[in-house]
Amino acid sequence: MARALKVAAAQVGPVHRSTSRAEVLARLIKLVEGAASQGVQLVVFPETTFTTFFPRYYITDDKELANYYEYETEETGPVTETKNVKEFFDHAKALCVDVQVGYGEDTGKGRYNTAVYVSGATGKVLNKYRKVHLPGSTEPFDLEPTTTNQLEKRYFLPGNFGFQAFRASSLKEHCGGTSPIVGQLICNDRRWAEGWRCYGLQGVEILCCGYNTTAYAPQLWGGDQNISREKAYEEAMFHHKLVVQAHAYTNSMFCITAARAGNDDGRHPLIPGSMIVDPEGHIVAESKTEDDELVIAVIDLDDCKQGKERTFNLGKHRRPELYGRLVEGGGVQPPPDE
Ligand code: CDT
Repeated sequence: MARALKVAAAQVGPVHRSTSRAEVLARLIKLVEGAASQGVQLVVFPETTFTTFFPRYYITDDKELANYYEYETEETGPVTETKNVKEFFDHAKALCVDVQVGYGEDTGKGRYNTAVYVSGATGKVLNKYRKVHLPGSTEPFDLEPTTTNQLEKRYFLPGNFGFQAFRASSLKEHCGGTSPIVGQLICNDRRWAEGWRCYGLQGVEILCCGYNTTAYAPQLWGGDQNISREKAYEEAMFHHKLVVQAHAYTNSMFCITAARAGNDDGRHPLIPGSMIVDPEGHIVAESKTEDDELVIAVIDLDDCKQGKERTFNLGKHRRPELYGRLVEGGGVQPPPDE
């Protein structure tokens, strides 16, 4: 294995509305310690890792809402230095493990659904990504506190950094002297081919993606409103795996996906399905529970070469002069029906 890395998805089990950050932090630290003790060099954590997935609630109490974000201003410095979560990042640095972690970011000027990639060697943020595709609505469809809403458009602005790949220089030595090229997505982004291809065009070798995917919310998905809970769960898992495996394959990259999983508050189920997928689209490791769990694999980045140089040699086979529609505004424009 010429450019081998040991990587992990850190699946995080139920985090309830009442679960404290201190409890979550202790669990995350246990996961990163477990990974380090097994020689893992990169751990991917879920979307909104430090709190419950709060966009499912219609929150009218501003103080409660404010508590779901990390405050990152010129005064506080990067999230890694902020008092609520610094302890976690300090542990990752002490253990020399790279981490990607998702969180609600409040800059003082705007709120975003964000993920940072942090070097284990230096503790510095190597890249920050803000979720581009925010699912759901601004207004709740049901005011019942027990309802699973999807209010990301209410609580976050759409990401404004685009899909910028970067070199994980922290992993250079482990990777035969050439730093891995890394891309980041957050949850719903993984369902959109556009982001993956932007990363494919930058030669990304490892795509890191955390998520919170509800296992039962037919009112959000459309389709059969009377679907059983079992069938809905199966469908959600099927679509999650379908998009990740297909897009990893068509862009010739590894993908590490990390779930916030399990039944939050006993009534908001989230799928597990944390996995590591190879550039041919195969699942090489996958979670077995709905709880805190490490999914670990050794990956060789040279395995990206075959797809990148042959079937999906983007420079050789793409026909961008014919793809104009992809960057035009608006939605579907069917041909006229004469
Ligand atoms: N967190 C997140 O983006 N969840 C969405 C749910 C979509 S349900 C309409 C997802 O794509 O998994």
